[in-house]
Amino acid sequence: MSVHELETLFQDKVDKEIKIEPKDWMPEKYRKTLIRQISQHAHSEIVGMLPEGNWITRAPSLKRKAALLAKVQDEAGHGLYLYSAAETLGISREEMLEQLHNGTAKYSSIFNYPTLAWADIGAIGWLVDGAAIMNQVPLCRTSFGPYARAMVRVCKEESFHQRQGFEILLTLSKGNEAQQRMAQDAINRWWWPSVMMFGPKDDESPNTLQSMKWKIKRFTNDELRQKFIDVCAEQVKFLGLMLPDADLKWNEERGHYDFGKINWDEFWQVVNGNGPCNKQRLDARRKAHDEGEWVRQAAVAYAEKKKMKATMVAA
Ligand code: FAQ
Repeated sequence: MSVHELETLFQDKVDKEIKIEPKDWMPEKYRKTLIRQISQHAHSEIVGMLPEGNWITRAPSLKRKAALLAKVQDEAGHGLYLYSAAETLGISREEMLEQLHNGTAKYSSIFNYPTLAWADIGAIGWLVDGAAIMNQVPLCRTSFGPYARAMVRVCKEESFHQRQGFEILLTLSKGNEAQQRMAQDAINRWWWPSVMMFGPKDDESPNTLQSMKWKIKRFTNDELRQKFIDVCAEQVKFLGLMLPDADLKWNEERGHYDFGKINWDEFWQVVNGNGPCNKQRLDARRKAHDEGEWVRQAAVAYAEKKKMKATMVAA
């Protein structure tokens, strides 16, 4: 069969909603796009542990500490499912980590912002996990089987994360003036970076068109961003707080909220390594990787020992 015929059959399968599995034929560009997206997604989950991990020892009660600890552990699990899904496409975990550590692979812009106060943990849960869910629920129907299946569990856990974040903000919003101010300040700082998480606007997104055709993406960046803004504009009313956008206004004709200008210059600065915490995040990742070397060596030695014992018993 010619490559053209294979490509037609492949697209036909995608159009019929038949999942693509690792051993199926796929266009090289489809494989590369998935490796890029899934590994970036995995890196985001792992780097995403850092801003929150920062607050585990300072959470205001045992209940909050336990919930935050569980959440951060969940993010590690998400990273691991995603690395495993990417590995089925023929890239090793070592290669992916090397790309993260040498700066050639991206991770979500959002994790390059600092967590300055306890309320930031609430804002991350509500807004960052909220944005992640908006993006990831459609990924449960993405065309590549292992990625779609990994997303089902991830989304269930993210949904718990989002609620714990909202509940932190709700508690603070019913507290004293200082607590209310802290909650509002966290929302002010996390709102626009969360809106940017969905990626560049559609006419500046080089990958969207092809990824939509291959059903890797089910909605464009702007479509998901608008859904997110519509949901948050309603939810913030329950908190009695505000989103920091003077232009946020319901548009009856569009059936959506209009919103203010996004600072795309800030977005690209952060994506290209010049955000407030890019250096700190990568340094922390590299340090953790280096210091974990002995754990990886011990795990391999243990696996080898177990295998040897099993062969001896069998013999
Ligand atoms: N940050 O053409 P597009 C989470 C890059 S998980 C950095 O639109 P695409 C859980 C993009 O890679 C959050 N870079 O690209 C959690 C591309 O660069 P390249 C992560 C970004 O792939 C919560 C270039 O810009 N979620 O939060 C960003 O079609 C709380 C052009 O962009 C996922 O990764 C960005 N925000 O669409 C954890 C979901 N946006 O590689 C802890 C899966 C774009 O061509 C605590 N990924 N870029 O040089 C996706 O859905 C897509 O990859 C998009 C980008 C929508 C992110």
